[in-house]
Amino acid sequence: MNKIILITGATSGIGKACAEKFAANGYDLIITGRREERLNKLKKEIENNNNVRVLPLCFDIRDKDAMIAAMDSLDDYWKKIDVLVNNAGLALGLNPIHEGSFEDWETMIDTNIKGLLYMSKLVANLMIKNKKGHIIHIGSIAGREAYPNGNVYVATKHAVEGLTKSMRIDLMPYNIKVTQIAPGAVETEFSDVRFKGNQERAKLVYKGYQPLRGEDVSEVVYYVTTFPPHVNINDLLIMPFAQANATMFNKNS
Ligand code: NDP
Ligand code: 8X3
Repeated sequence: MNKIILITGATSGIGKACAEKFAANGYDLIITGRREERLNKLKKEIENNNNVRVLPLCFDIRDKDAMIAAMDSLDDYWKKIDVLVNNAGLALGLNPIHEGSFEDWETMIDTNIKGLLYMSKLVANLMIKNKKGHIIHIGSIAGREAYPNGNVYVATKHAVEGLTKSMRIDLMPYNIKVTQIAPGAVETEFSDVRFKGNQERAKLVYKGYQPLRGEDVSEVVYYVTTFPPHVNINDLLIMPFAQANATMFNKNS
């Protein structure tokens, strides 16, 4: 029997790279996201290239009822989730606080914090029944430091940091590990989403240095799952070599 991983936000970027990495290592996958076509395409690609099964679940992570229905639809086999990667998330806008958009704030808070919480509760209960599990949060350098105009995104990632520490305490007695992977700049669809399709502005974020790729992050996500039961990687910060902290980049080096 293969191990099972559930990855939220597997239609793009870090989540998609994690799906490919874990499939290559023999995991069956539950992949989630809103873009159904992409989920189905990824299922086909992964099942063609690996001897694993892929179950796509299409829902908006902000929609608690849709998530509960999707998780209730899992049969006994798929309920034995070994690893949860809470990856789905986004930034919207990059404005000083007094110019921020209420709607963007709510979307970030609902996705990055509330979506992660809903999924964590549902999966933690399955893991408690299975008497083991590993929950991995994709945090950010923005969960460690603030940067200009980052405000609400920064706050959501600080919340992920706080939840990682808190959930680790709550779930330790149930044999469930909790880990945070906090990346610096990764070239994905993240900046296209943040700048709402303004691709020129998005490209500038990664200009003049080599950012991380989704694959770099998926390597460490897989790595933290490879330790024996007595070891947990609590927290791991992964940065592009050309990025020293949230704001300092060695561009055009
Ligand atoms: P992408 O935009 O490439 O991927 C984001 C993923 O999240 C997509 O699969 C998207 O799926 C999913 N998602 C977003 N909103 C929702 C929603 N409401 N419901 C369900 N799924 C949703 O960005 P990244 O891969 O870069 O981002 C992944 C995570 O990594 C995020 O949590 C981000 O904050 C974090 N991160 C990113 C960094 C970067 O520089 N790129 C650095 C540090 C952390 P779909 O649109 O199909 O719903
Ligand atoms: C995404 C990276 O630096 O834009 O979390 O916050 S950053």
